[in-house]
Amino acid sequence: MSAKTKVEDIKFTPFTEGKIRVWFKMIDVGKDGCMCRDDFQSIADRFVKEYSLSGDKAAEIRDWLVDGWSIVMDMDRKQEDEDQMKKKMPLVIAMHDAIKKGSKITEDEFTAAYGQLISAHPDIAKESLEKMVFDQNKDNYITDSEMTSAMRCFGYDHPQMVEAAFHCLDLDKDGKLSRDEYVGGWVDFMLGQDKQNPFVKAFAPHLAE
Ligand SMILES: [Ca+2]
Ligand SMILES: [Ca+2]
Repeated sequence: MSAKTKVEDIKFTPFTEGKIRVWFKMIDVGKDGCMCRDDFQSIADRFVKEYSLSGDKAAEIRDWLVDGWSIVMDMDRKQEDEDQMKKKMPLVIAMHDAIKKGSKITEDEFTAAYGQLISAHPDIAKESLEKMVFDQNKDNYITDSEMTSAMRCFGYDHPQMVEAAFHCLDLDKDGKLSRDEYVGGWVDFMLGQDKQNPFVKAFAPHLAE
């Protein structure tokens, strides 16, 4: 992975917190300050429709988006027992339970839980960003139209902004994003501490320097 951000460098700082809040606002389609299972479900439904997914592929995206926090918990369960995990990440557990029940989670709850995950398990926080879900035709490259339509599935319909970010991420300027360019871009955006990061400049200019 070409992400500049290594697991040992991942920290939950005020800068990280600001970016998580930006991400929450981007995916909060109803703009009511809350997300719940139904919201994640409708993002998944848009992916299934836009990407014409069926069977296993549709189930995979639903698992990742709607039960994403369950996956985090399951991955964790392999490594340590439940009591220890509850002690280490109580907010993550609370959020997982709330989403499962269909309760609303606020931006503050989401941000605090995400922060706790980053602090307790930076490896899992990083791994959760490494899926190539935007790769519609599964050729291991992301084109600008794949990126624009995936961001639209997340509820973010600003193609010019997405295109600007795309060109910054395309480091070798071949017009498409390789796995390294794409995954590295997400990891650096969400978890890195570089205030010059192109995604930060495009989507969170108030945090850029
Ligand atoms: Ca592709
Ligand atoms: Ca490229």
